[in-house]
Amino acid sequence: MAGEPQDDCLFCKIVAGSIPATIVRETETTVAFRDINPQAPTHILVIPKAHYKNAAVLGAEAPQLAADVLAETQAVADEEKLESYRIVFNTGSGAGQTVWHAHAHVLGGRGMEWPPG
Ligand code: IU
Repeated sequence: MAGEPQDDCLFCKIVAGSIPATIVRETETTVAFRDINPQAPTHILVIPKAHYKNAAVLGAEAPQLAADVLAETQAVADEEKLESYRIVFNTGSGAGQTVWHAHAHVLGGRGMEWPPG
């Protein structure tokens, strides 16, 4: 069922506490933790606790939860004192998505180029 934890999902396991992560913020509906392979001085992932396979499905099926995730990206940026930062939702393997549980990357602490690679 939509939003239910998936046995084979690494981020569901982080939510459950069965895989370790450096958690920086947690709300009733979201978790934010440091990326294990950071691509910037600050690289934090914000995920909904409920399982949706990507940002498109999350936005369509659980818009309030998508809003919670977005609000948490701002909270993370404030806590990390990021004046400029980038929020990325890789959606689909062609865009670089490798974990099939919706997540926002919050990247900051260095200059960013546009267009992204
Ligand atoms: P992507 O957008 O699906 O490619 O992002 C997945 C990210 O999850 C990627 O940056 C990984 O480094 C990160 N990650 C993590 O932080 N902890 C984990 O246990 C696993 C992946 I697996």
